[in-house]
Amino acid sequence: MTDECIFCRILAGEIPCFKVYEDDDTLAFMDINPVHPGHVLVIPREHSANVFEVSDAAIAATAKSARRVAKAVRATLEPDGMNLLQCNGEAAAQSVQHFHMHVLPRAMNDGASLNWELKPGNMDAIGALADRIARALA
Ligand code: DGP
Repeated sequence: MTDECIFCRILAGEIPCFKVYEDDDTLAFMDINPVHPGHVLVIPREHSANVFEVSDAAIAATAKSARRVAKAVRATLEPDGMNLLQCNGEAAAQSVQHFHMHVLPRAMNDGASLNWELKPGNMDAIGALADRIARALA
């Protein structure tokens, strides 16, 4: 819990939310700036800022709850598709510094800007980056 973190304050009950699910490790509630109706946020109770800091247990619990919520959103709204999305850093449009996953129902041609066009990559560059990332994982 950090006093400045808005999601910690929601967890503490200091700020209201539209709760849809909770368990011992996570809370899921409606996003108040929904990209589309049915946009839900899933957060671990344990505070961490992002994917680089979250514990293995907390990210696993959050992913598990997010999938459970996604199934409920699908059953409720029958959207054309669904994104499970997680943002880290300003360039990735992270605005709240408490690790969270978006459960984001999608409609065909809804214009949400996180879609990108598929274009062929440079195989040499892709292979070289694969080597560098794999070395960082070794
Ligand atoms: P991100 O950009 O990935 O950090 O997403 C943060 C989301 O949190 C954003 O879609 C808006 C939402 N949000 C911000 N403040 C509040 C709040 O006080 N309550 C709720 N329910 N959602 C919030």
